[in-house]
Amino acid sequence: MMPSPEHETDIVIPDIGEAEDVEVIELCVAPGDTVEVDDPLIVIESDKASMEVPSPFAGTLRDLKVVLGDEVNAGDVIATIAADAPTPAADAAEPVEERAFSRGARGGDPSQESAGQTEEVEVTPTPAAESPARPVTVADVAVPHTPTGTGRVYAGPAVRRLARELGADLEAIRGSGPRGRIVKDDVKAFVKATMTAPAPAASLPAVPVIDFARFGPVEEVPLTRLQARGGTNLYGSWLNVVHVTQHDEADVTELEAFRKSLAREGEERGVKLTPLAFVMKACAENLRAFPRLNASLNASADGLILKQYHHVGFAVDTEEGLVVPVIRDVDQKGVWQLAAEIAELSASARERRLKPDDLQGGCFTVSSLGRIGGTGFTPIVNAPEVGILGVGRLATKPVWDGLEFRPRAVLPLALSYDHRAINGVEGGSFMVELTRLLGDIRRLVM
Ligand code: CAO
Repeated sequence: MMPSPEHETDIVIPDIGEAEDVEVIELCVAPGDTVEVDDPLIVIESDKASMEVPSPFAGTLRDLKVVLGDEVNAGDVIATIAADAPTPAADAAEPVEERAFSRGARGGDPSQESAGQTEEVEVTPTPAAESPARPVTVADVAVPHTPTGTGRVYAGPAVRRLARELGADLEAIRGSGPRGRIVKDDVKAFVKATMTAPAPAASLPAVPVIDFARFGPVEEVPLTRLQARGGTNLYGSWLNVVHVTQHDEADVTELEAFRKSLAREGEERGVKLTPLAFVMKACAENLRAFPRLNASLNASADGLILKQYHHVGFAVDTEEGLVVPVIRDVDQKGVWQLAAEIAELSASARERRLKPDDLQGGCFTVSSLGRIGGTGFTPIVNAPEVGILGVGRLATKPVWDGLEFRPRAVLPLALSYDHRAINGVEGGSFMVELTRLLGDIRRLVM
């Protein structure tokens, strides 16, 4: 039922001490709104303090007679309310400071709202917020944001000021005070929860879960621990590294002739000399020439950590899964020694004898599928390294030498690199120089 017109009452600015021409800085209600006793109607701010003007009684706001920026004085009419019941007019003129004092004495904690009563004038008691029993999350302290921004926020001036200072949107905060009033602790909890909220996880489209047995017999075998852990690392690298793969071919005809010429010596030494030892040596030399590929991005990905050493890892396929032992200071070692270390570390890997130290400190990785075959593949960067070389299977191909096609031994290479650290010119140049080194291994000793 609508209140009768005779219950309409003007609301005036109460006694605000010596303050004059005080600015209206916030409108808390709009005509037609229903207000309860003590609901803030407007917020005014003098040189020294900001304060709410609360409704002295419950009813429906008929008219709001001020706009933002107006200057008001004690006794000015700011609104008309159709009261639910007649209310003594004197109530409306009750000094704001007295209200604050008397309500604080009823058990509220003024410190929640105001740091100092001399500066902040509070009108509503606010009990201390209870300490949450678990970490506060944004969901605990936030309310769904109203995109239209109604401006209907139940909070005192000190709280509003705090929210302004911290850049917190009061409309997004859930109040824990009486009738949902926002207190300082609500603002602080909201800001803290917002600051500590984890970054939203990338939501990847799910792969459908299918019962394959519907289509024929199946058998499920578990992944080894090494495979599962390796899968996680590969997944992390795949998601984090901006992969680019540069393909090329090295003419290794002379290298192969030389390598084969060393077969007998290899038998005498007890070392099998495969193309991989030459490839690793060439990579290490090339990393000295291209230090940005011998690096890792720093934790915030805004700097590159250039390594002054050249440790190169190589992928070894074992029954348990893939492992990447690391050979130290590859640039300082000869090809015989590298071949011996490759054999020793791959045997250790397959016999599960690798020590943790054997698996750490790599700057760059080589993954060779030459024994298996294939003309090329896309290796995944062994993050936080920034480059990996994939080696395909040697093949004899006709190569045009300017006069005629000649049979040449060609080694397919694929360099994957992290495009955040390496640009295309660097990646391409690294590959061109690598093929040059492998094409004429005399350069490795230059
Ligand atoms: N093209 C043609 N033949 C090649 C070759 C190539 N690129 N690389 C090696 N070979 C030959 C070798 O000369 C050797 O020939 P012979 O037996 O006739 O002498 C044969 O292939 C076997 O070589 P190997 O594999 O024993 O030795 P390696 O030094 O080439 O490689 C190792 C060692 C440990 C890297 C390898 O055994 C291995 O595990 N590779 C798998 C790596 C892998 O899984 N990579 C994929 C990871 S996912 O990115």
